[in-house]
Amino acid sequence: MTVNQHAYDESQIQVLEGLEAVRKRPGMYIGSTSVRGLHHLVWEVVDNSIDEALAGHCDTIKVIVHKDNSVTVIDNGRGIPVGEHPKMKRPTLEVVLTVLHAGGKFGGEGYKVSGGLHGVGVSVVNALSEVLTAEVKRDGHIYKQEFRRGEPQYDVKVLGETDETGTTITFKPDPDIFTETTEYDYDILQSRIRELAFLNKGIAIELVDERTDVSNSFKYEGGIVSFVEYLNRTKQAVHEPPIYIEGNKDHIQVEIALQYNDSYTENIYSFANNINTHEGGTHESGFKSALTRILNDYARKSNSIKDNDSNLTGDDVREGLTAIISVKIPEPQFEGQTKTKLGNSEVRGLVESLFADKFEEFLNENPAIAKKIVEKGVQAARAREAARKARELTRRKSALEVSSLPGKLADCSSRDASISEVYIVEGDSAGGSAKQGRDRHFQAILPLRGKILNVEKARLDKILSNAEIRAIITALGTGIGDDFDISKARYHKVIIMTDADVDGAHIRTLLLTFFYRYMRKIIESGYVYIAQPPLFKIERNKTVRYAYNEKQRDAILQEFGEGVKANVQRYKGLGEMNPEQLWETTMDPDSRTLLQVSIQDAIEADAIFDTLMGDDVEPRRDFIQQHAKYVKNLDV
Ligand code: 0RA
Repeated sequence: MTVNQHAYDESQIQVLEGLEAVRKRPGMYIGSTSVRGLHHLVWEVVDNSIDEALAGHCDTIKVIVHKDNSVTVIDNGRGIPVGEHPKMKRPTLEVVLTVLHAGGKFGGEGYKVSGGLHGVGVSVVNALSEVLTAEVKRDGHIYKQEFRRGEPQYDVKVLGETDETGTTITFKPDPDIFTETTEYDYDILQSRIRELAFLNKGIAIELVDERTDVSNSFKYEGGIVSFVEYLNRTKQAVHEPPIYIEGNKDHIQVEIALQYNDSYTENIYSFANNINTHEGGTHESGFKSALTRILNDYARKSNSIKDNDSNLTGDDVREGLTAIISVKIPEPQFEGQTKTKLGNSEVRGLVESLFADKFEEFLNENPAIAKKIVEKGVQAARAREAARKARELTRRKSALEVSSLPGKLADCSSRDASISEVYIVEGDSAGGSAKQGRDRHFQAILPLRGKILNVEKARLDKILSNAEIRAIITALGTGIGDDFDISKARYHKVIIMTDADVDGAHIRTLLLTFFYRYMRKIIESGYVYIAQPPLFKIERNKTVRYAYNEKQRDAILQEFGEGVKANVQRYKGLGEMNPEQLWETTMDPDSRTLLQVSIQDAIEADAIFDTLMGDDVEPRRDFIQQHAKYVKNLDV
């Protein structure tokens, strides 16, 4: 163990015990050792660079993924100090990289903004890396130190002279720790880096992938205003530019950007210290209550709602709203199941009063925009009232009828939802084959005729009057929206079975949009699947084989060898398969493949739906052309 060139004193032993603890229980420090934990190492280092930038000492960060999946993070900050640490009697650089939580403890100025949730320190990255090197440019010199699994390989050395400053950290995640995977995912890195660039205006962050020679640079002078524009890029804005409000009080920094669009959905993302607070919290609730209050005040003042009318609800004023709320706060308290709910009570009142004052001012100064926004809320209230009546009607109907199940549904005989499946099938003819081919004990079939309603553009009242949508709602049994109850699900597998062509992909996306918007829990619970019908049937003499892609087809042909010629049939639709073939290839649990639908990234999923459903024809056409070849793998 004695790799250090200096004698061990007590503090050194503490250091090794500390890093040993990190290696023994990595999950305690980085959440998990899965893909997430692996990427967490990058965020830990990048967060430190962002902190340098927020303190005003750095404006450029570069992240490089090397061919061997090691990662380099370069910044032009002050550089980690190298002078002797007063307590540890070792160079500060070594202390920062070997002592838990040492990162922010010195430097003696502002608090650390980034990584409030993680913020475990670069020493954790060091402990979990096979190799880590730190190069620091500072005080005219270039310094370097190297570590293996957290242990210094030599004392800090001087490499040369420089007049620049900054820190370069290169690390290679230890495969003994990250046993699942050590491969970095470009999309994960890119979307978080883009988000960080939005949340911290003016910082340039570059991502370079040496494995593929792909790179991207992000820098947004507009900050979260650019973020809102990005989220609304496929939608029609009600006003331009987004409204931006900022303020600072008691060391708490508040930034809000918002823009209404002509859709009916709400897209609010909140952040505390650059961390996405999925579960909301005091900053978000302060914003929401101020928005509702100020818009109601304005609506009454301008006579858009009359004395006898009731107030617009929160849902009404958030219809078609895209907003980012970002706060930076010295001591964030993260609560909730996933520790992504901001708990600091002082933040609620601060955000509420700051936003209320400035938003009211904005409305008074921009009456034309104010009118459009209020009018949108009033429309939403009317639609809500109409939807309530429609819902009451459906409820009454199901209470009166003995069996309210849709006529087109061929239900299964089992009443045990946990083993029951429903296939939602494109077209009556494929529906017919599926009905004959299924195992009726646990498999139900619901054929859909033609394209279902475009839910992205329709309001709840209209959605509920669509026959295909109603059939789905009643068949599934869960209800929708606020009435949704997963425990009432009649099937634990909802399987979308469409043709492997562009139309099929469109119908599948429409269905997924509907689930995403109105039954999100059913996707989150893992109940939604996509059936994988074969693309080819390959026949030679009496042997029949199926292939699900071109590669498989070629492999099967290879297997058959030259000899007798094989007959290859390309399936154009489900309707071309007879009931037995459909069962064998797509429905038999012993031989089928199902793709489980998950919502990894709601922001990106939303963009795909919008691209396909929005008003803009151009992006939709581009998307379909780009993906036409791959529609089978259309990911949500
Ligand atoms: C400790 C103290 C100071 C800066 C840093 C660490 C620091 C760490 C990292 C990690 C990546 N890039 C970094 N840049 C800086 C304060 C420095 C001072 O007071 O001069």
